[in-house]
Amino acid sequence: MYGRLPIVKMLLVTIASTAIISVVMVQINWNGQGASTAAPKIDHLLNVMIVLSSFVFSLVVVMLFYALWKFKAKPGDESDGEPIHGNTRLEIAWTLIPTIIVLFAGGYSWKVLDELEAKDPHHLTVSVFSQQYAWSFAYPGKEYAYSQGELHVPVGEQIQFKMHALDVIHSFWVPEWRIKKDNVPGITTTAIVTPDKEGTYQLVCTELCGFGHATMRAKVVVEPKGKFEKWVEGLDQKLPEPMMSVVEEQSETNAPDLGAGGA
Ligand SMILES: [Cu+2]
Repeated sequence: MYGRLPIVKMLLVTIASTAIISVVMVQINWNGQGASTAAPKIDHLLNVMIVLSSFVFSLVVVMLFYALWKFKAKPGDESDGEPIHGNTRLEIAWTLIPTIIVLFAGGYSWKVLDELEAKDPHHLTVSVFSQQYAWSFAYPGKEYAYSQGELHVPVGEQIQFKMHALDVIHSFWVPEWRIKKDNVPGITTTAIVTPDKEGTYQLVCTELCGFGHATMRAKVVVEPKGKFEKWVEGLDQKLPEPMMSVVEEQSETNAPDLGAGGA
């Protein structure tokens, strides 16, 4: 009784709205400065998700406002709406389009994560210990050189952080590196990062872990390899016994590499 919907017009408005929202949203530097090889990939992934979300948002809003304007009841009209039974074409469309969007988003995220977690045979392993409300670190070489509240890493080298929580769940996050990883009591989790910019950053605990959570920070220094080695050389503390036993007891229960298939 209403005639054909102006589908082409609605689609054009949706595309125009998607373009405008996307252009504005991707200008904003949501994640701040990047300082690892993961940063451009994650920032690009975020931009793709922004465009997809803008499309879904625009489609819903355009249809909503069209329906509000077109099918508004006249004043005094108390009659029931038309008894509509269903529309197979419409139902196929609203199943298929979201399915394609979600599969694409999932597949693309998978690809990015797989690239970020690709292991470099020449990596450096650093142990991370988290406890209420402090971070400490152990470096390979002379009997686990140990530092508290300050992490040093060489620039341009892949670091595999092996993480151990001593009490509750904490989470390792250096915003400029983009990578976040939970530290879970009883297991060893791994974060893979290749810092590519020298500088001083902040390690932030990003899992609410108690009253002191907001203060649970550590200084992160990314420096040339020579300087890093000298710094480690100068450390005179050995890994304390409670940390040593945690390293020995905890099992590695990380998910297998994405590329390697199931476990
Ligand atoms: Cu915390």
